[in-house]
Amino acid sequence: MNLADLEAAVIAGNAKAAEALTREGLAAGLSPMQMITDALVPGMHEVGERFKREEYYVPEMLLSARAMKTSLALLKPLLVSADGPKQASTHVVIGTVQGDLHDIGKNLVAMMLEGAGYDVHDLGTNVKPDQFVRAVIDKNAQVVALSALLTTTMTNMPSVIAALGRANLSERVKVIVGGAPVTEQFARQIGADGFAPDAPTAVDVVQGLLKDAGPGAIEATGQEADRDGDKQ
Ligand code: B1M
Repeated sequence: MNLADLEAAVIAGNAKAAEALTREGLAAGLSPMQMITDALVPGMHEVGERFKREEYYVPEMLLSARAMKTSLALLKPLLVSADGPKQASTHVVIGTVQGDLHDIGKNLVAMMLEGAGYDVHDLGTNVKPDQFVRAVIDKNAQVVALSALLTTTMTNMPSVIAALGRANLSERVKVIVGGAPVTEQFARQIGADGFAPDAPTAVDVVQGLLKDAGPGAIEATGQEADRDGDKQ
């Protein structure tokens, strides 16, 4: 199986082809992470570029998202059953912030955290601050993971941090933020504990925060400079 064909299937929004190629890739021994990082993610990036150039519109983006999700559904069991040891009852509440319907990156982060052994509670998209607070209390969560893909919705991240503060939960939970327009500097500004530019790094950051980071310390890998500015 050629990774370029899988990428092309995502760009074309062809879910059937994406499914068949993902199965072929797995049968040929390709790793799920390789298919994600070398085919699915670049495919969605190209979709975003075409949207910017007004060659694609929302319906095309939706078809591509469906193709990517079809492929990810096949890869998820393999990511989640990955080798990571179970992190004794560490609960992570994750969601895309209010006003934002993008969920593919957030789903990837959730899958990788599950694969690393965390109990992940996914609240979905368009999640209001008080829904995060309620979930932290109900699930006794130690980590809140916030995703945003729009410059207009990343500004809803501080509202979640403020709501956690009003509920006296700031000392108890660590907040990690991420998503295409989010930067380490923004994370610092809004008082997040951690930032990650991608899903694998999010796992490292959560592990670091739970192990030894002091309150208020930003955990990140300094990859901000590599981030693709034109996603904004
Ligand atoms: Co939208 N959209 N979209 N979209 N969309 C973007 C984000 C955009 C950059 C496209 C563009 O202009 N080039 C642009 C945002 C511009 C901006 O704000 N700067 C945009 C726009 C404008 C819009 C609408 C406003 C369009 C409209 O209606 N006119 C609208 C908004 C709807 C809303 O949310 N209220 C909209 C709608 C949609 C669809 C619904 C059609 C669809 C989403 C479907 C879905 O998610 N179920 C869609 C899509 C597919 C995209 C693009 C093409 C692809 C997003 C994606 O899934 N990427 C996107 C262009 C792009 O990103 N280049 C675009 C793949 C995914 C793996 O990457 O989510 O970035 P990403 O996740 C990465 C990292 O960011 C990180 O890890 C992942 C990789 O490992 N990460 C985290 C993510 N969350 C994290 C959390 C962490 C840590 C890391 O810690 C907690």
